[in-house]
Amino acid sequence: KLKDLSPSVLLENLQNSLEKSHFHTVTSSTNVFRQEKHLLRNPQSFQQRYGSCAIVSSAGALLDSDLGNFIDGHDYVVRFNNAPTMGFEVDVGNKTSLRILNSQILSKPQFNFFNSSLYRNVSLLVWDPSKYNATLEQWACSPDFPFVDAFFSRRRHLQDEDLHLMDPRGLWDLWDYLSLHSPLPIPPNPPSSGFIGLALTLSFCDYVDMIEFVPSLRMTKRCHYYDTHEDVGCTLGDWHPLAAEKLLVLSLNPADDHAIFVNGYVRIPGFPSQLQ
Ligand code: NCC
Repeated sequence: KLKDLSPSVLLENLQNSLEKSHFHTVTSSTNVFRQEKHLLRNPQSFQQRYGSCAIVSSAGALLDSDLGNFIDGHDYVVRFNNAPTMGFEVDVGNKTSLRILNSQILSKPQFNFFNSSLYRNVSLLVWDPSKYNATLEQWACSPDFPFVDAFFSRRRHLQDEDLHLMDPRGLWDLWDYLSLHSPLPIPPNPPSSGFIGLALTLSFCDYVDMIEFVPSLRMTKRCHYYDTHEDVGCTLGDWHPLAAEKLLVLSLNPADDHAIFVNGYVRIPGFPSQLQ
């Protein structure tokens, strides 16, 4: 169980679990989306190696953090969904390499997926949850949100764009790892975009700084740094197994409490490349 495992063993277990899993994007060699599968590319961008990576959670605690320069100093910066940088540069920076989007962003008109500048000139990775143990075909017939048309329409119109789709079975492989390494039972829902981002970047970054994922002393009731809505569930979890994710991230981190709770980030070493 979690309390007996060192950070390096937890990390090695994660690497081993993901290597044998479906934790990758849906490629044209799979048999789903028959008409459009030629539009699914192999993501070249995830094959490169980066020194430092930052994962910027969308937490309200980023406000007044002054972490913008620190974040932009990383070689690769991951952000989520519709989290803006404009107007928040001092606290969150403005460099974006990858945006991880849940399927609501493509399905709900309010997010303006086709026209918003948030989703331009960056790599994009979309995920949508399947049922546990569903096949790719079952999922493709009834995704959680109706994102498929928007996804392929954008692929068709912007063929050079680095836009990819997660294999939903891989989300459950990551959930299995989390469940196995958690001291308590976890909710039967896939991991949050934040934890997906961590699992992804660990394979191509020398180290990953997760910013305000484990809440610092700046923690507030505010859900996001970019709106005033208050909901502690955003920080502690209400649908995603967020508390378990955060506990695990804390356990993966060999750094001191000052960096975590005062500075507001957790540094996790990437998977050793010789094992890749
Ligand atoms: O809120 P969300 O998450 O977009 O946040 C992105 C990631 O930041 C981390 N986070 C966020 C807020 C907070 N107070 N603490 C945090 O640690 C989490 O790791 C989170 O994953 C998502 O994961 O995709 C999620 O998306 C929202 C929502 O769909 C989008 O923001 C678009 O509006 C979900 N909320 C709802 O569906 C109502 C949220 O559950 C998960």
